[in-house]
Amino acid sequence: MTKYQLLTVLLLLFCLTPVRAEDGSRLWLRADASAQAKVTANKKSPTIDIAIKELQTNWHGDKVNLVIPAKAGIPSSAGLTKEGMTGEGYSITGDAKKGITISAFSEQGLLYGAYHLLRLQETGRVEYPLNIQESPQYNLRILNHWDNLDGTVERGYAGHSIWKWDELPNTISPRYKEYARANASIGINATVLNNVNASPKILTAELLEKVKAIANELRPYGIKVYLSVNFSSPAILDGLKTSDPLDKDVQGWWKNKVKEIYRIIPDFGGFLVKANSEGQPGPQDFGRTHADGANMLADALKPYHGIVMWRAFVYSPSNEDRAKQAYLEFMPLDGQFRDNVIIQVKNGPIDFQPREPFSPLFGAMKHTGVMAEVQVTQEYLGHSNHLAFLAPMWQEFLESDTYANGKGSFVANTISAIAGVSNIGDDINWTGSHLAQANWYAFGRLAWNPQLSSEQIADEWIRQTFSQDESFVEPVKTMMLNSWEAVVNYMMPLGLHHIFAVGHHYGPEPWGIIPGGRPDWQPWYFHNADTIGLGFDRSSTGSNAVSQYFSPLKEEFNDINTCPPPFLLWFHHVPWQYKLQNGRSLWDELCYHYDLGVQQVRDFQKVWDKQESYVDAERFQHVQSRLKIQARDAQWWKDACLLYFQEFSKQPVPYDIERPVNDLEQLKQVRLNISNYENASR
Ligand code: GCV
Repeated sequence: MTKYQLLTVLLLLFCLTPVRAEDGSRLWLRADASAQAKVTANKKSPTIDIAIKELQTNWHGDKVNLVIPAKAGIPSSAGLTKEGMTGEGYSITGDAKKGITISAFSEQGLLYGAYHLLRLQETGRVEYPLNIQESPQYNLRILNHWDNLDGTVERGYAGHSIWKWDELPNTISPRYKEYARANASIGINATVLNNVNASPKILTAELLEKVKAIANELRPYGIKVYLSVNFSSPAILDGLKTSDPLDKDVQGWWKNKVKEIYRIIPDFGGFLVKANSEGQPGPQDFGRTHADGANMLADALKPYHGIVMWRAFVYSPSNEDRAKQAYLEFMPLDGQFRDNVIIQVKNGPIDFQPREPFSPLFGAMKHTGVMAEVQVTQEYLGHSNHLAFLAPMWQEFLESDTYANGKGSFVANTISAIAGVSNIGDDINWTGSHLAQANWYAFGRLAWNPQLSSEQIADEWIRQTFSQDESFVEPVKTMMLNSWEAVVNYMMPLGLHHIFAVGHHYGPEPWGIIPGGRPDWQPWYFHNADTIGLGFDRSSTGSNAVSQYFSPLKEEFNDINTCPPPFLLWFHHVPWQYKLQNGRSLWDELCYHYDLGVQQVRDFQKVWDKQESYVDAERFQHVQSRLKIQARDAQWWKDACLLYFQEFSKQPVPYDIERPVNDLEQLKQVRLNISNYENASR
């Protein structure tokens, strides 16, 4: 073979290789940077420079003009109306011939407009003439990192923290910019860098210099930095006798600390606080209320326009149903918080379970700002091993009708901001598994516009991340859209909750007992299996948690016959032989759900295996191996739960579904060594 022939063969082989190997580090931002668009702007700034560069290198059209209109005369041609448009909104108008104009009232708006235009291109959705107006529903769209200063991440399943505290401020990881870019591309505009179980050390001068270095990297992308703080910082860091929020010295300490922070980081966002929750210190240690604590911090932050995000995730070892406690503690304080305090409420009343009804605090706190907290990291949804696309879950939550002001009072309209507990780590693919990137993406998109459908979000993400080929997009989209429900089916269907293995929250342990542990950390507290039936009675004859909801929802939840099946065992202790509307007994229905979950995952495997020719080998195999783990785990969950609950129901598993393949006694011996929960509580 001549040299020439050899070269031709090699070239041919190269061209035939279907897709390039990929490690996933480029996320959904895969435009090839080969464009040469002409981009102009009527202002200059670091943020606008980013927008210009993104478009110059990635926009395959001709001209784009970026405009921030002078406040006085907004040119109507810019397509901007002030009405309904926040500072971060934008408009995109024009066509291929005349060129495109992106207008916004702020630099950040221009950047979001640029990313939107590129998203349209990368999803094949550019339709001329363009006439788009977008504004975010919430002004605060924030990621919460549960990252510790030692580099570990509580409930993190994607390696260590991306924040390299040991190297900062001298060494700046290129990942900080990449992180900022990814967030800006989906409209996330804020981040809390450290764990809510906060080390007081984050407020030391040394750490604040490091925070400043990160803030400098994120700022041009329109991302503000916030910190979680430990309520006892005054006493721990500077030896004050107390951290009582009504103590003058303590108030002075926080004022000085806040002043110091703003001197270092002038656009600092504010504090996130977990107080009097799971062992964290708080105002109640000094006989004060959550309002006293939050207001003291709010007063210190007020002159700088900073805010306090005060978490409502509280429960104490009492006889009261854990699901009721946040409402009981916070409702009496409604109206007592400063206007720069916002109460951060988890989507459900317990703790990010596979499925929960919405927390009754949504809509109920009428005189206090409330924000939602959802969990992007899959603490209770198979970590980064299981595919669980979470847009449908968040959509169910945001679309829930609270009836707070009559019919149509949806959760999405009762909140003024939204936070997502991050699933990001220093793994090369950012989120531990490729498909989990979609949850980061979905969080940003829904935080911008909670009306977006899960279907659209999945579609956008798949097209940008993998392929635009319909033969790939359609089946993978269907698989993703069904995946959360599948996990619910094989883990905790019909409203079951918190029957996880103690500590790591990965596998099943409905039989689990923490010797000497609090009742509400034991699985039996939640499932209440006995010879009569299964489930937690939260009806008016039980804990009466239903009473915390507005009518007619409370009546609907209260009646076993009208309670929606997905929440049946959440609100009721249901007899094994109770007939559901589909005619099946509770026991049979439970079996069918567990079995369906397993079958769904087996189907996901089949769907994915067919996609080999559309995906690079590296990502294809990675996803394939994760689905294999998920299929095994689904079987484990099904067998463990059905065999255990069968000891109470004494009923046979319906004969037309797959038989268990494990023995209960063997499953009880399974011990996992998952290291990511050292700091975690139950
Ligand atoms: C950060 C759950 C998790 C904890 C977490 C806590 C919280 O209990 O298991 O790891 O702590 O929620 O949200 O504060």
